[in-house]
Amino acid sequence: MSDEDADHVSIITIERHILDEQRIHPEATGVLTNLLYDIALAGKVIASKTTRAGLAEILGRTGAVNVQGEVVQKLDRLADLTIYRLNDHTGRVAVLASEEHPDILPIPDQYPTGKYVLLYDPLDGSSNIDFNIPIGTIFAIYQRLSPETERGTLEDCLQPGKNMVAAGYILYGSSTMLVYSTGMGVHGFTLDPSVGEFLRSHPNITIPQKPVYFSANHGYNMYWSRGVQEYTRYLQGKYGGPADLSLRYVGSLVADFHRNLLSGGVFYYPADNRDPQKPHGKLRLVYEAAPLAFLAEQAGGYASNGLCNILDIQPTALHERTPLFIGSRDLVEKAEEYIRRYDS
Ligand code: AFP
Repeated sequence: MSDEDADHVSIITIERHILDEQRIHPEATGVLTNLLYDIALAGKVIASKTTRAGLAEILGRTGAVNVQGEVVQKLDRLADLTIYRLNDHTGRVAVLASEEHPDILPIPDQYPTGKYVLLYDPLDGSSNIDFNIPIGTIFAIYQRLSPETERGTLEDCLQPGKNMVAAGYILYGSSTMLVYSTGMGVHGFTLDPSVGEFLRSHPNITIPQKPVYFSANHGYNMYWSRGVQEYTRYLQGKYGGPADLSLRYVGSLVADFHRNLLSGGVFYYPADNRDPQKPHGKLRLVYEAAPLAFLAEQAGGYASNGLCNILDIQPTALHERTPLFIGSRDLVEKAEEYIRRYDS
């Protein structure tokens, strides 16, 4: 077989890809590699449940309300537990924090702690579960700040996104995909259910130069600031804006982000004045905005809160919310321009 043929038929599993990345760093100990495997395994377990959601009693609500005041779906709880249990005993993680819990999730006393911090949104977009619309898991990995001899702390979890070591998401859609970056580009893997393995399907993802989509919940237009309303008109082709953008909004952040990552475009969930309790919009800085901002930058894009880079923001609380503009760099910078001009 010629080299060219061999290249053409080569199947790259996620294990092989992560190991190849590790080899580029001779100083790497393999701990991050194994942590990423653990997350991939969690993704497979969660995918096996989400694909059966309409069949099993899994579908439906638990009746509980989470810390965000939202109804907790059974699948949320299952995804949350899966990720925690696959990572609480490995000695790779110092502390975890999940969007489903008000406080940090310590490693149980009987297990050792490790050098990484794992933050995750176990099942984002879960209000879409009943409608068979894609949902996703989002994760961010940091190095701990606290001494290795101690238990992980809240401070370990409240780091600005620019400290991130790795981030990614698992999208449970018409197929299951894992997309991640360790700061060496963004790579996508599709789960082959027949062999139970993530295979590399989207190497080196970069956001295309020419944007195709814009995505926001226009039902809230009247609650947006003047700057965001004018920006929206720009995206619709006014004021010299692009005249050919198509509007797509799923209402599942991972799905909306994934589409715009592959096609080019901008997703925004701005601040609005619907609810005085939530003046900064709906999305969470550490669980949603920061990890996706890391991926956007690695793919040549950008994410902002309308005023500054999401990755520069120092979180002050685990469940802090932030406005988010994310995707093609030019379009996100344009949002900042409109917000500066009309809202400050
Ligand atoms: P749920 O997890 O409650 O479905 O919220 C999903 C989400 O946080 C994010 O995935 C969406 O982009 C956003 O909310 C959709 O919110 P709206 O329904 O207000 O547009």
